[in-house]
Amino acid sequence: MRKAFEYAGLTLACSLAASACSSGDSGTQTLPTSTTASTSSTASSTGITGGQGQGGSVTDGSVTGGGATDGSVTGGGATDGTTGAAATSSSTATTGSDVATGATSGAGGATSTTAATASTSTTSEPIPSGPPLAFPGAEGFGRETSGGRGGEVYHVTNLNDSGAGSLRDAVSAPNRIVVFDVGGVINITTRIVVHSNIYVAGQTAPGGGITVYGNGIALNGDSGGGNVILRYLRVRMGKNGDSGKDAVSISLGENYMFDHVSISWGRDGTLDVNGTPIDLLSFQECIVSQGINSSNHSTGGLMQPSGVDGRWSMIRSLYIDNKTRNPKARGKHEFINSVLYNWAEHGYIMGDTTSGTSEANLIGNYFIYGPSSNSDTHITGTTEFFHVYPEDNWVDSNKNGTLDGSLLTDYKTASLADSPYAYPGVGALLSAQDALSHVIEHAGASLVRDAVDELLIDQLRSYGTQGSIIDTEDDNGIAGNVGSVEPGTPPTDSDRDGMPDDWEADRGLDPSAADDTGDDDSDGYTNVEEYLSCIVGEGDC
Ligand SMILES: [Ca+2]
Ligand SMILES: [Ca+2]
Ligand SMILES: [Ca+2]
Ligand SMILES: [Ca+2]
Repeated sequence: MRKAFEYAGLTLACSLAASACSSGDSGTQTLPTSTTASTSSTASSTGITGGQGQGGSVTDGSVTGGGATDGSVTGGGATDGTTGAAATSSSTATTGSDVATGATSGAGGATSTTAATASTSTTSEPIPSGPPLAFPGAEGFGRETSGGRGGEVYHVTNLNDSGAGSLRDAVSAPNRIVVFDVGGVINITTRIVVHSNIYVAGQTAPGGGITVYGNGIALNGDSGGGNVILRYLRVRMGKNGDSGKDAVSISLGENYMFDHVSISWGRDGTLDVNGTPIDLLSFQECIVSQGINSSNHSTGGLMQPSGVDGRWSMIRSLYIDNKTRNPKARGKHEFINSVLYNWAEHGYIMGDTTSGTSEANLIGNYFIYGPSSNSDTHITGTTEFFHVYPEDNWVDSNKNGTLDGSLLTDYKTASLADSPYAYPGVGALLSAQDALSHVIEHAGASLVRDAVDELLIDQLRSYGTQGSIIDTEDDNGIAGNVGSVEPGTPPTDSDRDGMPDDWEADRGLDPSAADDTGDDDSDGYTNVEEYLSCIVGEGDC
């Protein structure tokens, strides 16, 4: 390991409001139409951190905590019923060749179900000011996403598609920290819209964790900004999802942090970030896999936030078994310690546009050809408008079952930068080889890997001999397509504030009264956030 450049000269003040910020690269895009009309508290975005919600603890239908009313309002069911159709942006399902096909976006409707949570609570506890990161270990442009900090704790208590205690209900109102009392597969029929100022803490799920299967999720920056943290979650869309839609679609807003998220089987994009304005995103330890090709459109996805600077980071992540767009990359971004495996037509697409400039740090990545990969396609779509600082990127193109790549030196017609752009970087930069090992070990919802990710990692480890572009998820031959995911048993949380009794006792907190929004060690992370981090071995536990 060696130390990367970090935080060097990054202009953090360049937020949505800063008109002086230079425009990011953009393709031909249309503004997604948001008709969200929630009257829940809107935490205004300040700087790049986004807003912080405020409130006590609420469980599915029952309320805990509370305190003197201080004027803050939490997003409850009664006030959220006006939420209408939320737009999701998706590129049109252009078929066939990807490069030289201008991506366009269309706004499609995704319906948000009405929140069923009956009660809300307020609290007078002060919201800690300023911690710094989404969680200890958060990196990249989205690292200061505050998610649901200070908001309600919502317990997901069942695997239902909708209704009280469901994931859909949990994310249907802003200012929430979502914890799981059950593990398993949540089969959804319509898309889930994730509202703003939310932390979905998949790491709290017992058993085998949470898989969302059947359709996709949309994050469209309602209520004035995205500010969403998603961790340790599997989103597997598949053949029955909405035609022309993405498994995960981010179409508006700033501050998104995805950590250990496994995303697969998009019908359009698998992970698409496409719209304007979008800014400040991080994806770390994620897997973007197996865009399904039933409409001849198997893609990893678009990474083309725009409208401000469109800044994004892809860190220690894996793109695997996507025919094209691994990803299609535009804007100001860093792609660090990540792995591409078994694309077919196009690996990393460098802009593929002459309308707008991209500036990228491409550092410590490994491009590994698989059975489906056409020759000389690890990097495509280069133009002089794509500026790249490349360092320590490797390519293994011989499909011989052994990792024996060589240093990548040919960046085709891209413009080469002599020094890295002043982007956040990572705390511990890995070599490309070590990055590959790290991805094999940790990428995706890896607390417990499911059968799909196990298959994908096995393919990667074949170094060229296994892997395919699938028509649908049926092709994997996995029982139920997503395998079995154990429900597990949650720890006892008597006061329902998101922190188990035992852990509270150890920390000197009160297991019989909600104290999730406090900050007993005054480090800026709320008590419940401390717990969420401890589960995954972060912070002061
Ligand atoms: Ca090889
Ligand atoms: Ca508790
Ligand atoms: Ca407590
Ligand atoms: Ca704290």
